[in-house]
This record gives sequence, structure tokens and C-alpha cells, in this order.
Amino acid sequence: MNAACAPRIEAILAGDRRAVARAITALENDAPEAVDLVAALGPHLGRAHVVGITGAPGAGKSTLVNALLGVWLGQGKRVGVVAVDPSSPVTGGAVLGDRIRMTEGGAERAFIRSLASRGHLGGLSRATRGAVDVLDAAGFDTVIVETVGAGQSEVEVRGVADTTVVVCPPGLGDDVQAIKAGILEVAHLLVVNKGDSPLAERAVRDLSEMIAIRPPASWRVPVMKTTATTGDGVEALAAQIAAHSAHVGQGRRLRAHDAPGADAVAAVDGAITSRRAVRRFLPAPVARETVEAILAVASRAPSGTNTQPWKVHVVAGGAKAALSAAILDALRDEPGAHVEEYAYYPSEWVEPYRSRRRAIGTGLYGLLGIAKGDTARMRAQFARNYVFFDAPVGLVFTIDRRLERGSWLDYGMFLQSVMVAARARGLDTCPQQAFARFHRVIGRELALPPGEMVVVGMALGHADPDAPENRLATTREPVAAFAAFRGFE
Ligand SMILES: Nc1nc2c(ncn2[C@@H]2O[C@H](COP(=O)(O)OP(=O)(O)OP(=O)(O)O)[C@@H](O)[C@H]2O)c(=O)[nH]1
Ligand SMILES: Cc1cc2nc3c(=O)[nH]c(=O)nc-3n(C[C@H](O)[C@H](O)[C@H](O)COP(=O)(O)O)c2cc1C
Ligand SMILES: [Mg+2]
Repeated sequence: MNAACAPRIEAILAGDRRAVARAITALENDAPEAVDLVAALGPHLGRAHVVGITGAPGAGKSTLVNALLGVWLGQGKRVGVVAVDPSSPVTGGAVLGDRIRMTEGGAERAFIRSLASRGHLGGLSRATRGAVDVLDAAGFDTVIVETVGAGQSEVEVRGVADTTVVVCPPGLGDDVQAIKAGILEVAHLLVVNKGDSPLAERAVRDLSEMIAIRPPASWRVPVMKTTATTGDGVEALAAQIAAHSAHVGQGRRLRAHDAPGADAVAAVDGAITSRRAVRRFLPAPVARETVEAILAVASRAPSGTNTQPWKVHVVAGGAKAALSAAILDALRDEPGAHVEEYAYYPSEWVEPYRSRRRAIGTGLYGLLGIAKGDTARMRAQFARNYVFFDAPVGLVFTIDRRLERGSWLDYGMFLQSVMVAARARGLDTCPQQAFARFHRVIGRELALPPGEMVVVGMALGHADPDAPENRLATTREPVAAFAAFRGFE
């Protein structure tokens, strides 16, 4: 966790509604602090019982959520609700929370929040899980998550919830097979809502038959009937949800490895897209075991005929300080005497690369308030590379010089894997080609055998969230600009 998070975490843990709302907004917007926030909440999770309510559009999910909210608030519970991709105003579904005012003190004990789908892969799933975590940490006894059960989202809710309730409309008709394929897999409870419909009884029968032919399991999925609009069957549903909660115990969702699909997408994409080159770190240390775990994961990167061309020299504490000092001495005393062994950049810049490269320089110096032409400050900023931007851990990557260009391809994959594995652990990095220039100094300080060539350095640690240089937002070309598709349609 980074230090700046601490007061916010305290406020969330204390149940401060504004802190809760703000944290969820940060998650929804995929704000940079979101990753740290989620990581910091980790130790405080697992007390709430999380109930996922999913099912076809218009099945009556929101009406049912309102009814359940009424039941639980009536029992004196604190209840949070997260509605994912809620009904558009056009379809005019039930308004979440319109029952709260009917409960004494309900307004203080309920917290309702909608999350809009943003379209970026895995983002909604991540935001949903994060919002649930925030409410869990804030001390809500029960957290309800409403999602529309189309495509992947049932799977999503299963990973987020302890208990998943699938709401079916009556009149299942020929859809039964389709429902069987998708829904039964995720449901802990099946509910036929709109029990006031003449078709409801038939739907309950059909679903019960399906359940009956399933192989025996420790939890047999009950099929229930509710009329959410009148409240019929809702207390019985609440009782069954409680029974399931008792069956699985606290925090099932945190142990749920049975539905990796959408969760994995969110986790992997999150680790990749939240990575950025961090250029100021907090002093907070990183344990050797953590670095070893990251390198072990990264070593699963592919390489041609499994050649594994990477070699890593990890420095911290005195070793890191000594390396930094030696390079800074060389930079000061003999700046012209050190050049790369391999060309990283072309000797002459052409478009569009020149402009992209310039944007990074301009952006960084702009954030730091370094004026154009202020070469002294630019140099000083550049020199910060050699203290690994204050990171507690520095890595120097080397390669056997007998290897060819193909191995450098492998090397890139390894480097990215290191950075992504770091991100997955809430850590930040900066890959640093700047070190290649000082390969002679590095070779001397680290006693590298002559056959090892310095590829890059890398800073590893916890980003300083308040540092202007860490606010550099880099852009990417859209897929259409760099990928050509043929033969689709
Ligand atoms: N007759 C009857 N109507 C119901 C019942 N439950 C919900 N409805 C109605 O069904 C419509 C849709 O209800 P919602 O609760 O908005 O359904 P939803 O599943 O949340 O819908 P989306 O969020 O748009 O997917 C509303 O007009 C509700 O009043 C019920 O038990 N009986
Ligand atoms: C191999 C490699 C070497 C890099 N070397 C440096 C470096 O020496 N110093 C530095 O500040 N940034 C360095 N960067 C960071 C890039 O400037 C940065 O990745 C790029 O601007 C995109 O920004 P982002 O990583 O924040 O998305 C390097 C990146 C890579 C991949
Ligand atoms: Mg709804």
C-alpha cells in the first residue's frame, strides 16, 4: 500500500459514506490510485455476505433487490447495493432503493450505487469487485450485486458473490435448454419471479426437474418462487440465502477459483493496463521473496527453443547505493566516455517516432516545471535514472553476448512479464535503458563476466502517488492505426 492511501482507508473502514462513495468512483473511473486502494482493502475483506442477483433483463431483479433490502434492513442489518449496468431510463425498470424510506433508519444503514458499463475489457468486472470490496471493508453486513445476466456477466457475478441468485422470468418455454447451459452452472439459488403469473408454476417445475437430474452436490440448488412486487416468497428467499451463506461460510468469494474466466480477464488486463513507467518511488521496501516470486512468474515467458536468455542482478540497500554512486561519478566526471554497446534508438529520428518521443520529454518536463532549454534541470532529472528513481530495488538485466537478435525478442517478453507480475502485486516499475550506457561501470561494480552484456535496468517499488512525474499520462494509437485485418466478416 502507498502511504497516501492510509487516511482514505481509515475513513472507509470507519464506514464514512463519503469516503466509500469516493473510493467507488475512483474504481469506476479506473483512477491510478484504484489499484493501491484495492490492495490496501485486502486485509479487511470477507466479513460481508455478498449476494449476486442476476438474470434476464426485466425478470424483476431490481424489484427483488428492493424487497430483499426491505427484509434485511428490517432485521437491523446494514446493506450495500451495487447495480451493474442498471436499467436504462428508457426501459423504465424498478428504481433501486425506493423501499428504503419505508424502513426505520434505513437511509443510514443502506448504501446504493450504480456502476455504468464503460466498454473497456474487464473494467466493469474489476470496478464491481472493487465496489463490493469497499462496501465489505466499510462494514456492511450484506452486499447485493445486481447484474443483467447476458453473456459473460453471470460468470462475472459468481466470482464476485458468495451466493449467486439467478432470477428467471416465468414462461421459460423453449429457453429452458439455453438457461440450463448458462445459468445452472452459476446459480446457488434459482428464483422464478413474477409468481403472480399463471406461467410461474410451470417454470418452477421445469427448473426443479433440471436440478433433480444433476449429479449430487454438497449444496442442492433450491428453486423458489417470488412475487417481488408484493413481497410474496421474499422472506423465504432471504432464509435460503442465509442457509447458503452458512453452508459456504464467510468470504467464499475471496476463495472462489472455480470461475477464472472473467476474473482472469479483469486481473490480467488490469495488471497490463495499469502499468506505467514510474519515475519517483516511495522508500517502502520490497522483500527479497517478492522479487523472487516476480522473477519466477516472469521466467514463464516464452523464448525460442526455451533458450531463456535472461540474467538478472538485483540490488538493494548498500549494493544499490554503491552502484548508483559509481554511475553518478562516471556521469559527472567523464560523461562522454560511456556509450551503449547496442543501438537502442535509430541515429536519426523520423516521423511518427520523433513526435511521440518528444511528447514524452515535453510531458515529463512540463509536469516537473522544467522550462524549455533549462538543460541543467533536464540533466538532473535524467540523472535520477541512476538512483533508480529512489526505488528500493534495482534490477540490471544482462544477456549472453553470443546470442542473436531473436533472443532480444524473448528478452522483451521477459521484461514485460516482470513488470506485469510486479503490477499484479501492487508494485510499480520503470524499465531503464539509461543503464546500458554505463555497462563498464556496472560490469565493474557487479563483477559481471565479460560475456554478459547489459540490456537494461529497472526500478521496482511503490510509486509515490503525489509525485508530479508519476502523473505522466502516455497515449497509444488506436488498434485501427497499427493493425490491419483481412479475411474477416
Ligand atoms: N407482475 C409482476 N411484475 C413484476 C414482479 N417483479 C417485477 N415486476 C415488474 O417487472 C418490471 C421489471 O422489473 P425490474 O425489477 O426493473 O426488472 P429487472 O430485472 O431489474 O430489469 P433490468 O434491470 O432492466 O434487467 C417492472 O415493471 C416491475 O414492476 C412480480 O413479481 N410480478
Ligand atoms: C526498454 C525500455 C527502456 C526504457 N528506458 C527508460 C529510461 O531509461 N528512463 C526512463 O525514464 N524511461 C524509460 N522507459 C520508459 C518509457 O519512456 C515509457 O515506457 C514510455 O514512455 C511509455 O510510457 P508508460 O510506460 O508509462 O506507458 C523505457 C521503456 C522501455 C520499454
Ligand atoms: Mg434492474
